[in-house]
Amino acid sequence: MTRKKAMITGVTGQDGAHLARLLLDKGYEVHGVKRRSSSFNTERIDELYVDTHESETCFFMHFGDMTDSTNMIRLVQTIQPDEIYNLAAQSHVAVSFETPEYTANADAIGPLRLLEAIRLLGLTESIRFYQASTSELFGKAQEVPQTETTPFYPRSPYGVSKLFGYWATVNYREAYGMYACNGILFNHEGPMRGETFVTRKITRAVSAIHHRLQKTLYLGNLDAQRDWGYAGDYVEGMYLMLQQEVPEDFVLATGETHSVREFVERAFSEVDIEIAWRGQGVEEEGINVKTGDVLVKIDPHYFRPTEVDLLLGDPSKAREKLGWKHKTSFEELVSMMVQSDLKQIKVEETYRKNIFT
Ligand code: NDP
Ligand code: GDR
Repeated sequence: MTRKKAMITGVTGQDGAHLARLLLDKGYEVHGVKRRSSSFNTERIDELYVDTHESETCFFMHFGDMTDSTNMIRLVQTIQPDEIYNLAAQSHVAVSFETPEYTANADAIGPLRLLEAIRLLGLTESIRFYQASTSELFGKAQEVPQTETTPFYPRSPYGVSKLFGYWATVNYREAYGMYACNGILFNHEGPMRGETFVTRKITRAVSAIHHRLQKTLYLGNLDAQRDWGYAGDYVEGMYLMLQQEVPEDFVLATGETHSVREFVERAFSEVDIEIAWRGQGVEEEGINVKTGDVLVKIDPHYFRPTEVDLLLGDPSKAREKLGWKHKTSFEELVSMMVQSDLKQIKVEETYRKNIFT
């Protein structure tokens, strides 16, 4: 049997780790691209990696960087994949305000480099391409809920860069007849979520507070609303997008939105703490109803120069054409993340707070 070959950029990230597992389970040969780092950056996929000196494997790793064109060309040429999932990105919205030029290089020109590599190598007919587009494209949302036809209004260097990647993908599809799709994915989380995104920051802090390793959780905008789903459900949608007869763009979302404040309340309730809010604006605090302890405070450092206030996706098109629907509820997601962090934080040698981002 000849296996299908998939190349995944960003394989060391949350989605890359979920997708690599899914495709290996489906019998693919998976080629992951990771960047060189001075410390280990493969924690999420270590269990998939088999030492080829000792046994056979369907999972291979390659060094690469989205800012390096010749490297992209070499990788596509060497691997000759059937499918490319471009998940690599500087994916932190707040960090993109600090490093806008790098973010544009990796997140805007990066996908263009990959698309150009496919074209220059004459592989436009044999490779299917997935671009990790985002609900951040909707930014200052022009309608609620957001669909594939909602006008874009990005609000950060990250969103602006991803807009370029979105249109580059559409353009290569139209100009060269490539099978290229954008997955416009709303926030998706889980136990492997990066520690500085708000959901994971909250679930780690709740677990650390429960184990008496931390006193207070400092957050920014509590009123931001997001359509939060589980990453494991969303990678199935990515795969389905590349298995259709005609390439199209799809929104993946749950169709439910919750505020950061609600996420905090729900996460603390997992360890039997009820939170009450007092004060306003930057003075607002989250109090443990039973003990009176201040568990949540606002640090304006976490406010963004321009914020995305409300995201709510309508995944009807994905449901109708891909047969995709999220399986994990908001409550199940929060519970899964807190339970995982309660175990993990206990075994961390030094508990590190997310003080920088
Ligand atoms: P992560 O931040 O967890 O992972 C990003 C991956 O990209 C990591 O493997 C990272 O490597 C890699 N990377 C970053 N910069 C470069 C570069 N210059 N060259 C090569 N690799 C690079 O993100 P997620 O897994 O959460 O998201 C995957 C993709 O989906 C991203 O493009 C993100 O923007 C997009 N997205 C995510 C959503 C979400 O809610 N999670 C929603 C919508 C879109 P390293 O491990 O070394 O840092
Ligand atoms: P987001 O995710 O910007 O939606 O991008 P993030 O979890 O960083 O922020 C969500 C909302 O929470 C507010 N917030 C805080 N955010 C962080 N990180 N830290 C805080 O302390 C904090 N306090 C409040 C933010 O202001 C924001 O409104 C994610 C990324 O995965 C992107 O790559 C992806 O494209 C989008 O989701 C969809």
